[in-house]
Amino acid sequence: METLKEKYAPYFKIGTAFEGRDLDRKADLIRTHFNSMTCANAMKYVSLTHEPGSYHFDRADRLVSFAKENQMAIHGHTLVWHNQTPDYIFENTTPEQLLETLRDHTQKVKDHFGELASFDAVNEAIEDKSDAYLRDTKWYRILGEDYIAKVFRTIHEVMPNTRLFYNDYNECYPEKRTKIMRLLKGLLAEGVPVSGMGLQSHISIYGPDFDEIKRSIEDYASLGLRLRISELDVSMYKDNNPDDPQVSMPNPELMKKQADYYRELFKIYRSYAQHIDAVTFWGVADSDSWLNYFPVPGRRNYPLLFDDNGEPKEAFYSIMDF
Ligand code: 9MR
Repeated sequence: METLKEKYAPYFKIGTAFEGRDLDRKADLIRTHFNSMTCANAMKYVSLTHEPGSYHFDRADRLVSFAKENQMAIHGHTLVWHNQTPDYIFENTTPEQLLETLRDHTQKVKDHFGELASFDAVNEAIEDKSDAYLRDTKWYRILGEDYIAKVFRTIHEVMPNTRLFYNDYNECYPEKRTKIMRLLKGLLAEGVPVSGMGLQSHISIYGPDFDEIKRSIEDYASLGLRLRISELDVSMYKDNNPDDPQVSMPNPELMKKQADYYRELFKIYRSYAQHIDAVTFWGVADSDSWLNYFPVPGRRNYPLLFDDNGEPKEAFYSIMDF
């Protein structure tokens, strides 16, 4: 059987985000189909250090070694974010000291993992609510309005050969897209070293519309940035509404709807392949998706290409057979 990474080799890399438990259960599947990896959690700031002066690399090392043994590209995730970041770095600090802390952290990451080809430098900095532009975070409060430019510059000084990405979700919806475009245009106009946009693409069988997806890719690519589809999954619930009742399987109609959605999506990705470095799924098999815990813990979701047993779903065949 042809594998995903073979099928898409002429277009872009096919990635997956995983954890140790995915390796315990699905190592063969990962090895077979994917040629790019992102640590789902293990490279996040708080996963590497949760108290001053102490760093723990073991969890990420296991995943990185596996990726290297299997010739997978490694995409770093993530440096500046409002989540999964240790509180201690924000305590009793001046702006200058916080930038030094970030510089030191970035240096440790580089010394340990080497200079990766690409990294999510800043994650999810745009506010979702209509009445605000930037998200209110500790980074913002301490470093000020132009903190994103500052942190990109600091990270770039340490990792000059790494392609630095801005990464966000709901990136296709016009209102948020406009704000992300404003941010990226501003950064580029000031010569800030941002070289890519990560379209997380946590989407669903109900949308967004394909026209919005095309327009987003065109908008971000028009800035001259490299693109990654960075966290793809196609949920069974509209807008991940927590009030929607549990979808139960087998459900051939929903599986078909998902397969059709994935096919259209990959048609689009293929048609813009010259801009796209990788399409990365946020997970390996349905059984271990983060969407089984969010927004309703325990409500099953089936957003990926492989079922609980690691068998290919209709969605898998739909992107392989055209
Ligand atoms: O998949 C990750 C999940 O295991 C964590 O609990 C969660 C905590 O914030 O982060 C998840 O990954 C997120 C990613 O780092 C950034 N974009 C949204 C992803 C899904 O929440």
